[in-house]
Amino acid sequence: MKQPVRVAVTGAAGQIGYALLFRIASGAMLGDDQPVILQLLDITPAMDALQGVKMELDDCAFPLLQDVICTDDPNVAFKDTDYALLVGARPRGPGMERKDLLEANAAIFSVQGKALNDNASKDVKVLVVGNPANTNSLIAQRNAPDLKPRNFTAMTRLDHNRAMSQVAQKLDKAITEVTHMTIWGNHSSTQYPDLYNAKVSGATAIDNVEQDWFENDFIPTVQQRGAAIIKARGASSAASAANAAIGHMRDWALGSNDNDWVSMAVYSDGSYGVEKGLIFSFPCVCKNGDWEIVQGLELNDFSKDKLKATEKELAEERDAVSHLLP
Ligand code: NAX
Repeated sequence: MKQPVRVAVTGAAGQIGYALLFRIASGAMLGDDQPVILQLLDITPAMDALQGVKMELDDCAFPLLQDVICTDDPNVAFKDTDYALLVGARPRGPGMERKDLLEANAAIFSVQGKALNDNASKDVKVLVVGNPANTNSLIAQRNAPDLKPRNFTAMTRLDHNRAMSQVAQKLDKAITEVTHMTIWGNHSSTQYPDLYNAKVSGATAIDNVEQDWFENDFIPTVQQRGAAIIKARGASSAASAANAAIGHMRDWALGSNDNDWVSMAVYSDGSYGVEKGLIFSFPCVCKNGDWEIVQGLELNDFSKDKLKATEKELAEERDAVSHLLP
């Protein structure tokens, strides 16, 4: 049996946490031969609820689950952690402006970045799910000078999966026929789901759909899918978000599928002209526990404009909190 690895999850008493923890404990994220220790963080008022989740985890008798630690202290949650899924975030309250939201989260993710820096494994893999995810990831990364910037990522895998599903349904194809999907940029309504580089049954996706559907139906549907779920369900995406987090971490740890790629918001190295240091979603291939941005994709003027718009938004988000960054 392998040595257990430590997996920290923040916001663990929340609805995504509830859909996520049981799958991590079952082996869906790191493999069915990898024992795990869960280190769960939430805020003090949520400790009773978190204990309830722990009781249910105990009651599953998962063979791979070696221990469950519940805490309201990030230094405890991130102690020696190998994986950190930062799900908890401050939601937008009544009357809160976008800038207030960015600042409230900057406070949370500065503390968590420092706690990761001081306590986590030097190779910790960090996935930020809590919104605004890309900028929260950037704030955590900037507060963790002793960790590698490339180990901080944010989640656009849910957008990626949503885009795949929209194309499969439009063309009445199995989901497995849709490959090479890319979400570029921010996990927000400026994200750009790209069908020029995506494939359906091996053929270029854009050649199989009408331009009007692509621009006026597909793109806004993917961008606004989160809002549509809230409208229909009366609550935001939880099981699909947890599923995307599992997929992101599993591929990063164990490798993405051959002859395909996945969308991950990662530390920009300047690829495709995107400003260095932003946490920007790119097409990525994962192997040997690492990711690399797929190079050499063609971007036409339409795509270039979309990339610029989402890059501009990310630079503005960063600038709005720059006074709080070290
Ligand atoms: P919930 O409100 O159900 O749960 C959030 C949990 O985080 C709560 O238990 C809360 O007490 C905890 N929390 C708040 N501040 C904390 C802190 N400083 N430290 C530790 N825990 C803290 O929200 P849920 O539906 O689970 O969503 C969590 C986050 O995911 C939200 O920010 C949401 O916007 C974001 N999402 C991101 C998605 C993505 O694709 N990147 C999609 C789904 C989701 O909307």
